[in-house]
Amino acid sequence: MSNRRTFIKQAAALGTSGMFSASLASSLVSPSPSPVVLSTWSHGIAANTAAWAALKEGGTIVDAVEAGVKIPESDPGNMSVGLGGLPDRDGHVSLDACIMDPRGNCGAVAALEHIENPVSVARLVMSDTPHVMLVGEGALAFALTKGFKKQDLLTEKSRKAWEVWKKTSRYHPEINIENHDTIGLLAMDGEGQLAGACTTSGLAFKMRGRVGDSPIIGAGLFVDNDIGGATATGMGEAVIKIAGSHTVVELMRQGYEPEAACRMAVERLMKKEPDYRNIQIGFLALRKDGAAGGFALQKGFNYALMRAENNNRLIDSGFKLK
Ligand code: SD4
Repeated sequence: MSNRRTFIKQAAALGTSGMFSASLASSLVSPSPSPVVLSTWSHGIAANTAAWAALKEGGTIVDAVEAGVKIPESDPGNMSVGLGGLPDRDGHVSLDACIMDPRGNCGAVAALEHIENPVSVARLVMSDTPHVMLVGEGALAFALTKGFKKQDLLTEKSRKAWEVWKKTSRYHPEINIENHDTIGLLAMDGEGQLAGACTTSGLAFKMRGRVGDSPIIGAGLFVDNDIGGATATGMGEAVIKIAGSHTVVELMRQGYEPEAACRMAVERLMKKEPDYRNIQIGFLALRKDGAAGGFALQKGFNYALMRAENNNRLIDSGFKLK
């Protein structure tokens, strides 16, 4: 578990450079890990800041990943996660989320409606039930028993976008626009404990009941506290086909650097997905020694990497299709 003193000591030792020494990076079991937070897309900057603050206040690594992804979930201006997320083709905002702790415990919800912070429901599925995933009405009923408030998640802006979409009803996901904007967040505390969370409103105007990769452990998120964690964004159907995040973690277990592991998962996916030129996929990986990286299929994917309070930056990912 993280504690405030360890956190501050490690963050201070890291200073402003955000760089790890070669000797630290060379060992997966670092004697003095420094906190790291890594998350998808530009909304990751604010999410990282919230996760960092939770750690600094003495929260656990699970508190941190939850606090981080709740920021875009609760942002009505963000049309791809939580409140204000673009609805399915019938106008229902339907959310998918999961969370994983350092002991390999996990919780998930899928096709959950009316709840602003699905990641918090996923966390309670993990801690308070003998199950890993609850879906649809069952997930909503569980959330209500836990005191979550039922609310209308369709904002004026997302309703208008749906009205516009209905004029053509073209069912065709596009690359790097807001319908590919899941937040996946990975974090490590000052004691080397790893956790992750992933949350999304899924593909805009999807079929009712459609669930993507994001709430599926091993696809949208995977954390192995001995090795590292990975998360995915983009066309969920393709990520599921290769159990994407688990694949990235297993490649790191084989010794590949985080970015190389993400690239190899993208390459594997291209073999299984004939339509790969028309989709986007991005992976992020955080290794046990704090090394981090990302890689995408197409240009345009970026991620936020935070290594100190004053070192939280957006990085353009490498990509496969030039
Ligand atoms: C999904 N992977 O539902 C999600 C969508 C996404 O960035 O990543 N958007 O397939």
